[in-house]
Amino acid sequence: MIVAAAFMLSSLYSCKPKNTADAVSGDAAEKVYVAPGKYDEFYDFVSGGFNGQMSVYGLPSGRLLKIVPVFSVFPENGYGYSEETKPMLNTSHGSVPWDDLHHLELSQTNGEIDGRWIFANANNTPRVARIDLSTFKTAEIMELPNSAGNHSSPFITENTEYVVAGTRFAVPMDNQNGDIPINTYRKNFKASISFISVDKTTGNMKVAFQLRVPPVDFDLSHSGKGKSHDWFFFSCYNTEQANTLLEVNASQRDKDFILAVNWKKLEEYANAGKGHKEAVSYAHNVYNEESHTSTSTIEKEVTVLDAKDLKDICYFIPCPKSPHGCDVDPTGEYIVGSGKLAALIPVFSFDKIQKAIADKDFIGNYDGIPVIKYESALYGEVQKPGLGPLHTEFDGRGNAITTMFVSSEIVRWNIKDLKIIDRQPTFYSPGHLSIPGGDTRKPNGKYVIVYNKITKDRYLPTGPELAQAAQLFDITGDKMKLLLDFPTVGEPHYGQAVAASVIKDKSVKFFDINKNKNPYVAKGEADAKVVRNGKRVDVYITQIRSHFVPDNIEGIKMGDEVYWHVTNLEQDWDVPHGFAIKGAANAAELLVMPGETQTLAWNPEKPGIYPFYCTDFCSALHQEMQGYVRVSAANSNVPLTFSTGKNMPDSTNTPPLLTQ
Ligand code: RUQ
Ligand code: CUA
Repeated sequence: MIVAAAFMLSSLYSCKPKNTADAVSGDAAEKVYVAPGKYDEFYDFVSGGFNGQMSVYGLPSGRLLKIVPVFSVFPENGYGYSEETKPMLNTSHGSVPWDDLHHLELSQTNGEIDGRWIFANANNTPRVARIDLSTFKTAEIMELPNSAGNHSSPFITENTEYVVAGTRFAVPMDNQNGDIPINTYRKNFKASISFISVDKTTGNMKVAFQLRVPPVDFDLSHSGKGKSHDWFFFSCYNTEQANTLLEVNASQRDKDFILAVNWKKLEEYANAGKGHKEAVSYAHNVYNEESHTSTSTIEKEVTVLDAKDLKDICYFIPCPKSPHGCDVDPTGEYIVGSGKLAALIPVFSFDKIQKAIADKDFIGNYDGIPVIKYESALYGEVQKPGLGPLHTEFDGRGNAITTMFVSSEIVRWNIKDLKIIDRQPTFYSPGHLSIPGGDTRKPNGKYVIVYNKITKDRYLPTGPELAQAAQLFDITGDKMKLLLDFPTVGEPHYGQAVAASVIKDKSVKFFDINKNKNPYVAKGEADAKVVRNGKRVDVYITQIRSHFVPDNIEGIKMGDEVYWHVTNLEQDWDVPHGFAIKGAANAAELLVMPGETQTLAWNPEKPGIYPFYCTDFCSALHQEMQGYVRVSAANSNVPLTFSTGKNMPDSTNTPPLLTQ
């Protein structure tokens, strides 16, 4: 069996498309050229995969605009290192300063992108983040109990009522003793789908309830739209419930499932008290943009509803061979399942699913959940699409485009007649693809961006690891045309693009210093001070072009815990100041935005003079923006003093004259 499986599996590695060299059309350069000083037409938010960050590109140019740290510490601006941001990475396991960010989802109102927030999933230590698109900063992170490998996440409903998070790994539940043999999987392991509610005004998240489901691997998801608004669809694999050698043991069955969940009814049941409470422990971290400070709260309880107790909530739909992507077309009628090992793409009909449920057209049940007959849910199949279908998005003109991982191509097909219209090679092995608004009710069918896993020979060699890359195609004509390749930061999984006009005018330019509620703010140079309280020393230090107040500090002693509270007094766009101090172990710099206060904790390790300076080239005299702090022995009696512009050498000590 293993030999046969190995043969089958070897065909899963990517193959190289033939006509690789000349796939770019003549006017491609013109179409992606954005003149210096001109803005791009779209923002493209791209997941960083195993670097745990989100990057922001302009399209069509492919220019990198920003990297936003989400689940990983970021020495470039001090995220996760400053006292204000450390709580963001807290979890029930303590600080987890890294994660694997796969998917991004822009918030929606009435099924259209509203430009307020973007959600991100952490695939390793299960978390969901909300990033604020006025500040481009991570505003909130929610850990998920009873989960492991938060992969089918963070997909949202049409009015951002809920963000869902389905677990990839089945595990013993958090309130169980997990010290059990792994091969008791089928008896003791379970899976959970979390429904996180999002406050309409503030965006604040809450784990509203969890759905307890059989121990299969939940992979991807999408909510319904329009007529299917009340439903969510989740792809799952490993319906074999294997716990070892999944590449063989979880590829046995001809069909796995898509799980259809009526979330509206589930919400009603939860509100009616049909769930039960379970003791758990998970972190909820919130960044407050008034105090420029985050807090982490450990939540202790979750409401759980069991799928098999609630008969009319969940239905399984058979889906060929290990489905991955689960995508819903703009009308909400068609649900596309992409079986990684399937030689066709099944398209399910929402109306037919509803009819099958009404008629009880089931072939049986799986762990207490009814299984709808495949043919009764099926609208039709796309025949011979290519090898290794993974993800599908929609162009708003009645077509779908699907990535083919194994045959390295994108394939466009018509949703109604399921006929293939066009196929184009990609370089190489595409995972996700994205059309601006391509998973919403209103796609903007100008471009498709394809995220490739492998680039091989596309770029200059850079040692054993080569760039990952995105490719931009023009999809306005009958044939999809390759316009541009651009390397990405980290491994791009999903990305979402949106017209720049939806976001750009909301962008915050600086923070009002008068509204700064950080308890350690110094609102002007007159407020700058150094305060000793036992072994704790608080330095309230300000920055403005091009000096610190204070910039000479003495009287710090060994064993002191020093907190540098750095306030940037500037009230202008694009004038951050940096702060770095020699020898600061376990810390990075701080990059302080205008009007903001950020804090660096520092424990000097030996007596001496420690320079500090601004790291961001802020003015012609940026190199002069520097200072000194003196550290003395623990028992010294050097008094605590601080100043700027006063602590000059004795006037008898003049600097040497220039002699000739
Ligand atoms: S999944 S391609 Cu998370 Cu397809 Cu990455
Ligand atoms: Cu401030 Cu350089």
